[in-house]
Amino acid sequence: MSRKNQTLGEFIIENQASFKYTSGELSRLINSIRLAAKVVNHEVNKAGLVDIIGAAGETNIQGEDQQKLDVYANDKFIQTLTNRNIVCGIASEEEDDFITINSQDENNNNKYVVLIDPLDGSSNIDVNVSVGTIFSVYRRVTPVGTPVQLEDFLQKGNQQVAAGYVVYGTSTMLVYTTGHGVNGFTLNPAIGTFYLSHPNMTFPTDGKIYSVNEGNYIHFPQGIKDYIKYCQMEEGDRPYTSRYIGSLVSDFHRNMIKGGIYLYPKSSKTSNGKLRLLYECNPMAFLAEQAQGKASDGFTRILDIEPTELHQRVPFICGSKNMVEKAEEFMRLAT
Ligand code: P6P
Repeated sequence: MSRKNQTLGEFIIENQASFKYTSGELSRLINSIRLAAKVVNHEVNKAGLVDIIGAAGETNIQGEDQQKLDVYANDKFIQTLTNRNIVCGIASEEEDDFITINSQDENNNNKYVVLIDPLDGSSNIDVNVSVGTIFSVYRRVTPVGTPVQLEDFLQKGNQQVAAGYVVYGTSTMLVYTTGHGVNGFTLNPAIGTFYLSHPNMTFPTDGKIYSVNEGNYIHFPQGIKDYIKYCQMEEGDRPYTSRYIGSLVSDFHRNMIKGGIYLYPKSSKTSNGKLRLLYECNPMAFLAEQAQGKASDGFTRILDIEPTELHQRVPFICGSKNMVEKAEEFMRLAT
């Protein structure tokens, strides 16, 4: 149940019953993501003042140590999730291995693991372009009360219990799903409250925007080259518009609202593409499908891919259902 301008806190309470198998931990987990998002947003929004306040990794005018923003974001999300005693483990793009969270109660009943890209697109910060945080949540598969294991993280995306992103853009939004559709909340920075601004977000079945780094065109598989040429052809509702922000969360968010497709294919330079399966592609694919969109590697549904390692990369095609299926058709014809 949702109503416009509901706060995130009210929404979580009113939809608690739909979070199956949980006695409130998942709600507390989303609440901890909310808190970390506000803290990171504050820091990201003043990134342009580094000459005055000091850049991450330097000492600011108050003599405080500043961290690189992606390290800062990583620390804040880990700290917030740890302090709330909800998760038993965290994996992050910024951490080589997963982190075991020892529960504050002796029998370590925490049953969730979280995987995060704490600040995706962080290279855009220096040029004042939107960046984002991406998160993915699973119930652990190893026995509660024992130390978390790698297999708790290497689960197929179709096992996620929640996923979402924070986009630090012209406004800061938290967009997430627990398997019951996708809802978007916009932060009112004046009072630090997220309000339900985009209830029940859905991808238009079709769209006229394609997002891909065309600088890699000559390195793409033939099927992707053929699809890009299809988008550019003067026929019917084409040519489509090319829009590529260089920030996955921002390109995804715009495509979900307006209709469109995002592609990060494999190439002769990157044999599995660039994006990470566990904390980029799986959460975005869960959101896409919950919003009536689609996500694949060109052949296989992203959520059905069996993970083999924490930081593995996969080719990623995601967005409006008909557009993804057209790209997949070109990929099949070219093999
Ligand atoms: P390229 C940011 O580094 C990121 O992971 C995504 O957010 C973005 O879509 C992509 O990589 C941009 O990569 O190679 O086109 O600069």
